[in-house]
Amino acid sequence: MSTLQTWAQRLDQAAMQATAIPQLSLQQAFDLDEAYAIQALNIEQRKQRGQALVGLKMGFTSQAKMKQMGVSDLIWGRLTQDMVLGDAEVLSLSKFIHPRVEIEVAFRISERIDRELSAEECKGKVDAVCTALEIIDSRYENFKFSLEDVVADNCSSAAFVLGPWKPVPDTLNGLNMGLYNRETLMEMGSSDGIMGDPWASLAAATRLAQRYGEILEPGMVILAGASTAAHFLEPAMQIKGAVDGLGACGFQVA
Ligand code: 0L1
Ligand code: MG
Repeated sequence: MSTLQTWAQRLDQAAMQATAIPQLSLQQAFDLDEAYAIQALNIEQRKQRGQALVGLKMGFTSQAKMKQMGVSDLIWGRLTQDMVLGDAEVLSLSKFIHPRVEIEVAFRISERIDRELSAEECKGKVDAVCTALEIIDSRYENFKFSLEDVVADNCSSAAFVLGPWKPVPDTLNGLNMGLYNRETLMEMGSSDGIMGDPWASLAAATRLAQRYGEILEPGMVILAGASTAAHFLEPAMQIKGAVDGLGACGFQVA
């Protein structure tokens, strides 16, 4: 078995057993293309367990997130069916290592995309948008990683919640995005914090998908990324995310 395959298995096991592992890059340096190869092998194991690819996530899309995690590059990961948490459902902490939540905007793809599109072209390939909550859970000890480590770890993807789908509004700029615990505001940002415009994040997703051989199919979800920092989850939290004009969604922590 190759080193990349071995590392992909270790990350997959760490996620399944909710047990952190040491950073891979501390054992042996690897580059970004190798990191994406590990990610693909990591997700392949989920697919072999019957989990379909349901979308992609964009990460480090805002200055706030890059600053929080000490990195300076956009990243992307894959979303599988087992990561879906229904709106208002209960999230069990025992299935995760040290999960955090962040508020995002999600797109629903309406037409197959197999090439890089501009932000303007993307508008013709989406039939709905909604408020989303992403639960990220690094499989590395102490939530510490290099850029290559986090990419190999599928960009910390762990779960996500979608609110009711809404028609695409005229603009996604200037929307307030609030993250709450039991009505207490934890973070407030603007959708402009997502690469200046969430459509720019979707355009970047088409570029990266094309580069790494993924095709965006109708019905797939693209998480555009956060504009604010992520928060650790604790027992009994009641998390809600709300975006101006896009509605709300939430979950309870047990
Ligand atoms: O913005 C993101 O979703 C990045 C997630 C990967 C890094 C992290 O765990 O914070
Ligand atoms: Mg995110």
